[in-house]
Amino acid sequence: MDVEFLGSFTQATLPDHSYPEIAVGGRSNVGKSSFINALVSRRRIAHVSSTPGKTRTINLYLCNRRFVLADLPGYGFSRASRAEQARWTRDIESYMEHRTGLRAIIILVDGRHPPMPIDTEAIGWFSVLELPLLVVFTKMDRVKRADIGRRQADIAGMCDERHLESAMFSAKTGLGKKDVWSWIEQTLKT
Ligand SMILES: Nc1nc2c(ncn2[C@@H]2O[C@H](COP(=O)(O)OP(=O)(O)OP(=O)(O)O)[C@@H](O)[C@H]2O)c(=O)[nH]1
Ligand SMILES: [Mg+2]
Repeated sequence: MDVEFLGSFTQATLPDHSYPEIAVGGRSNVGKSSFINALVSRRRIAHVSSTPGKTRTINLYLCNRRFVLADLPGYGFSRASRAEQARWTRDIESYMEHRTGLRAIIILVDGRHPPMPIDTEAIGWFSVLELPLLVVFTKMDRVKRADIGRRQADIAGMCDERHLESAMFSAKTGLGKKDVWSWIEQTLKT
């Protein structure tokens, strides 16, 4: 696995490149950076933070010189000011509107709890683009065996009627890595 960090950008400084781009979005602290590290088998190419809401920029990673993963700023950080949250919405909207190489979207949802309204809302925003969309439920290593069934029902409730593809994931155990990779491969082929 060959991965190159292309840098941290704002919407204004985001560079063009000739690769298909896959955006990774999700609530602040949901595990976006850990997801990227696990996927590309690097311990810390993406910065994992103990303080939520750290990633304020769009970070680009070139994978196997074939496609770019874009780590988007996390939304819904409750301690962020209203102005910051508004800026996030503007940035993401602008990113979605102008990013010509954008080929697919991966939305991360915290698998430890039932999905929050903001997760459903975000899926609504991203669905507008009519691009392939994968919903990934993170931190599944933290879900007790007895609760897995209930979480599966939550996931089905969120994804089935919208015909969304989903995967369960753990950056700790590697659960779901294969599923996500095959989804990415499939997406790049079409
Ligand atoms: N147990 C467990 N913890 C995880 C997993 N993924 C992420 N975490 C933890 O969750 C916290 C946030 O992870 P990050 O990867 O920084 O999350 P993020 O979405 O990039 O956060 P921001 O960039 O701040 O929005 C860290 O303490 C991680 O160690 C996972 O699969 N399992
Ligand atoms: Mg991050």
